[in-house]
Amino acid sequence: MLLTSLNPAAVAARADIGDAVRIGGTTLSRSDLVGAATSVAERVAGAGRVAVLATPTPATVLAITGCLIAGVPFVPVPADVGVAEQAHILTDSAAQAWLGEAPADPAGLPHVPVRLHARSWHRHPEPAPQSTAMVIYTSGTTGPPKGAVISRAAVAADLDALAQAWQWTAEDTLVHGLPLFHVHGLVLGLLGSLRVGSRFIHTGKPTPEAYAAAGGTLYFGVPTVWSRIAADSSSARALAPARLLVSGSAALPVPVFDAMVNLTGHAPVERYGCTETLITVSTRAGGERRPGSVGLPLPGMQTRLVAEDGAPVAHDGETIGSLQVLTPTVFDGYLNRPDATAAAFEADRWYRTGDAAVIGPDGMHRIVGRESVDMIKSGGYRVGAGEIETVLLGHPGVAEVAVVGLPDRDLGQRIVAFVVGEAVPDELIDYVAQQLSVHKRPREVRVVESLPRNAMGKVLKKELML
Ligand code: MCA
Ligand code: AMP
Repeated sequence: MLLTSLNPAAVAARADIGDAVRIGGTTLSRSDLVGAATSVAERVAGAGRVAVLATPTPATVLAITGCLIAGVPFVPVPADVGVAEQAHILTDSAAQAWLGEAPADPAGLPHVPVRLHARSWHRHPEPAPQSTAMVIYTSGTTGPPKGAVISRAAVAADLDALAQAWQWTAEDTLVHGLPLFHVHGLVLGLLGSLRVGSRFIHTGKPTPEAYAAAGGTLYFGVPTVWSRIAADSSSARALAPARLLVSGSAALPVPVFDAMVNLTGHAPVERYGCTETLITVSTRAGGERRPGSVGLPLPGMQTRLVAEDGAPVAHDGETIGSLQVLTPTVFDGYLNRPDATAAAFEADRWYRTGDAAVIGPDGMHRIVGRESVDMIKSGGYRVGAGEIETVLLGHPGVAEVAVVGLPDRDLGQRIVAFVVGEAVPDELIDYVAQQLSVHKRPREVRVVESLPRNAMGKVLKKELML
């Protein structure tokens, strides 16, 4: 089965459809996209792995599509990446070149530009389903981000299950303004549109005004995006003609769900997943959409709850357990990290999500929260407290540090660093933005006399979160 609908037969059958992708002020027809991406494929064919600076531009779309056609694994690099995080991603992934947008600092790697007006109609054979589509870097509770190796088969299985659940067809126009370096914006948004054959519009920034003006049928957003839209009633009302509004990447607050129903006339579909498993649970276009619930497992996927001692937890709608999933969409492991890969799975191959959840007798899932305080979700971005702490400890003005996620009406959680030392808070915020990435910067730095610790010297983060 083809990963994208970009085979020549699909192109011929859809020749009358016209526009395929609108991004960064440029519109690519389906034949522009196929012709230019196939030309990219010719230039990269045979490469081991390439890095793509994932800005929301036509160059990024062509680079990624070209890699998929050629069967070359790509590594999306955050568009706002800093020095240390970029160095880590390039070294760990052993990327051989930058493809697409030119980075500010190529770090010694060659840059292969893509040409918007080049065309090739060469027919590349479909790569093996088990081969790697991409390596996405994602944060853990400690240490630098790990590269999740994601196969073509996993992507294809997830997109087909989502298309079924959301009644997503080639008639849809999908709109979002999310980053193209994470599963949500990249796999679901861009690759979903390519596979289903729907039109894709990237709004640049996901502002309420841009969503209102886009005229889509299907909209994706993280809860921060929906909460900003719900606070802007005229933009929200402009979404009434849409077919489906989908929320994910973090919990959608019930008041935001309710406001969307009132303003847009649509109960949002909520879905749940993670980089390692892709999306595994969702409410349905044709089913109940219950506030606070992420719905039922997608076709072909299974979930279970386990207690701390490994015993099964009842699906009674009340008892909280650790959520585990068994799915054909699971990743192939973390690059260069067999230890972390092994730790992520049970002996029977179920994946440990690290999320606490409740399952009702009717099968509906509710995500209660993360099991570790060191895993922060801010604006839908997954950020490890440990990686920020490590960077801050490298700053000469920081003697001790503890990073936590505090509740935030806009971002869900806001990254806050408690620091012992002489440093100026704004300098530390900029330092993290420059070293890791802009979206990982603490929104607040509190300089304190000391950190609360237990008898063993471990920081009591729960006390900082009171
Ligand atoms: C501020 N800025 C700075 C600094 N302070 N720049 C450098 N140094 C500083 N100290 C600037 C930035 O450059 C930027 O400028 C502006 O401030 C806004 O920053 P940002 O933090 O990005 O803005 P925000 O408004 O807080 O962003 C909210 C957001 C964003 C748009 C909702 O958080 C977002 O895009 N979230 C989506 C995350 C996502 O897709 N996650 C999916 C992963 P300028 O704007 O001018 O550049 S989860 C996943 O994939 C799973 C599978 C799932 O379930 O979906
Ligand atoms: P990431 O690996 O960046 O994709 O983040 C995955 C994590 O996001 C999950 O383990 C959850 O903690 C969280 N998440 C994703 N979707 C939802 C949702 N609909 N409700 C609550 N949490 C979610």
